[in-house]
Amino acid sequence: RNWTTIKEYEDIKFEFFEGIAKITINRPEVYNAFRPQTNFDMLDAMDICRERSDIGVIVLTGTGDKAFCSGGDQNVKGVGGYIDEHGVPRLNVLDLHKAIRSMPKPVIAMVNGYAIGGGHVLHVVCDLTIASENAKFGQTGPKVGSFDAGFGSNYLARHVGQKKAREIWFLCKQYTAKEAEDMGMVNTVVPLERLEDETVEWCKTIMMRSPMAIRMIKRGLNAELDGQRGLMEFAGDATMMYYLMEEAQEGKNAFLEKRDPEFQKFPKFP
Ligand code: 2NE
Repeated sequence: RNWTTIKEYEDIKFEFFEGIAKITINRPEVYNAFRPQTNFDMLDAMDICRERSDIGVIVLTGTGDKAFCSGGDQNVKGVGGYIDEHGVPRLNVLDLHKAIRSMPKPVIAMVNGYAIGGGHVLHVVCDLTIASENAKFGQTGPKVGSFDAGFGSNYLARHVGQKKAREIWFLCKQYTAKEAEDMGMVNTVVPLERLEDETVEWCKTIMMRSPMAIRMIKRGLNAELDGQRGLMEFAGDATMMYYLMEEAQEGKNAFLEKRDPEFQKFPKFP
């Protein structure tokens, strides 16, 4: 498969193939743990994915066959957060969670190994998870002095139920890909050598569907859980669709032409 580089970064690879953008955390020496720079890189790539209309689906993965992502890089964990190159403590992976959630296109976690700690949260936040048979899932937060009481736990509970979510966080055990699938937090499991082919097939199927329908389904599923913010994003898209209608154009045209708008000519559907 001929992936072409979209943009070069320090900590990630960012590539394109037939409508699919692939973001690969490229820090195999730390099992693809993220530091603040990694999240800045991913946020920049996500912005590009949002803007480019030739990108239909985003795939998030990690380099190698050991890890998808092992969470926050413990080497740079300091007082108040993960320390960036200027000495500022950050937890900017939360901005990435928001970007994945807001992205009006599907984001698929292609889990090629450990999805642990903050890496587990990343796959939870993605719209779909496709895992290889060797993948392992689990939390470590309460073992290593951390926790994610946001999407990483409450959205997780929507996937696996409250009892399992509490088990995952309280015990910090590891689960096989099959167990994760049985729990409902993984969509499908395939042999490692098939992982990318399977993911690309899912992407291509999604891209045969109506992008606007997919977008509204994602917004609607988010809105039920995301409160005012979810409603705002759903409503924003409703406004966008209204702007596509002649009825909305009439309002603007009437204003510019200094006349009363003729809204009554538009149908009132039952
Ligand atoms: C992932 C896991 C279970 C793998 O175990 P194993 O035994 O197969 O490999 P090993 O030897 O532990 O790891 C391989 C190399 O990767 C580094 C290790 O230090 C090791 O390096 P060397 O000794 O070979 O030089 N490595 C792995 N994970 C790392 C990490 N997160 N930071 C820095 N280096 C890492 C095992 O490695 C493991 O349990 N890793 C730690 C997972 C973890 O606790 N992550 C942080 C959780 S907290 C978090 O992510 C978080 C949050 O809870 C809330 C908000 C934001 C972040």
